[in-house]
Amino acid sequence: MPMARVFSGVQPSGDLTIGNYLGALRHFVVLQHEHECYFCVVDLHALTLPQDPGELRARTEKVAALLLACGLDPARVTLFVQSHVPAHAELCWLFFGLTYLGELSRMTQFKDKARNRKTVTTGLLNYPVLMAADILLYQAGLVPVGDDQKQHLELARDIAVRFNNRFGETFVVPEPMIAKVGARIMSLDDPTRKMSKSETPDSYVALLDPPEVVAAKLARAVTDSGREIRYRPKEKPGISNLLTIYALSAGKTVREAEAEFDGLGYADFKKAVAEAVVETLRPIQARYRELIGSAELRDILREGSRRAADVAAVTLRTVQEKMGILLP
Ligand code: AQP
Repeated sequence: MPMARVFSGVQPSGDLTIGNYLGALRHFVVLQHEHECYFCVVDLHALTLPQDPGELRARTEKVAALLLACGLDPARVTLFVQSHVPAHAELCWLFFGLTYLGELSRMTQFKDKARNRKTVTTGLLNYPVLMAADILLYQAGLVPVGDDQKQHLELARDIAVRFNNRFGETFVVPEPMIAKVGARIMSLDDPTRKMSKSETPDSYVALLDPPEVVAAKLARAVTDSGREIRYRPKEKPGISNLLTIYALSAGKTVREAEAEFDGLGYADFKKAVAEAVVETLRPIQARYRELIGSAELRDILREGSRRAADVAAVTLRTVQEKMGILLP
């Protein structure tokens, strides 16, 4: 059995957070040693909500630099920008005819993001179809994601199965890879909500936050009544979230972290969490500074999109043929 191909994407919709890192990026780094990997800065996904054009361009480069700074090796992985490979948008269009309005409007993320908006674009609704195209274009068998993407991945699987049933075996049906710990890092100012890069800066630690900002944000993080540092996500969501962040940053289990802080006060605990996060971010920030704006980064992305486009073209052509497109 050949090793499953891996695909995952990251949106340049804000500053990448430790939620993105702990829930997804750190797994990419491990997977690159065992699988053929495709990682993508999904700029077209970011456009499903309004973006400042200049900022989007800058953030796209920033996210690519951060992916490399987290440890992706361009000799091992194909790293590219989604819009540089037009086959993503094309396959997405072909999938529209296989996707139902009801299944898209039921998506939790769509409902969350559409809530409180005066107008809702069809881009926001169709986001999961583009995600299905991203994954299926590379015949990826494994998709490392945080817990919030589980439902979207289910749709990608449904589309693959639907296509295979209607047009004959074509797509690998992808499996999600969701970690047991860290798959849903919660917001610092409301630990009942997911940490998100498009929320207010106090709700997350960004990968590029300087040490004093990390310490200040964690010192302000909402905790729970009581004094015990115990992992009880339902009764103590704030402390449990900080324990998870600490454990993953310090390379320990949550149980080990609990034992370490037994009897300590919240303030000392938060200081220790900040120190562990700062140490995790230090090498990432150093490598990021070398890469951002460099010719090396531009060359890596150019080569990545060339390699990705070659693979994508094969799948797209097969799909076009099966669906009855007259090829030029
Ligand atoms: N809080 C989180 N905990 C664990 N994993 C997370 N991910 C996101 N937030 C958390 C995972 O990070 C990867 C990249 O995410 P994305 O950029 O594609 O978009 P997202 O899932 O919508 O992440 P954000 O940060 O919440 O972005 P916005 O605010 O723009 O919607 C994914 O694998 C995701 O699961």
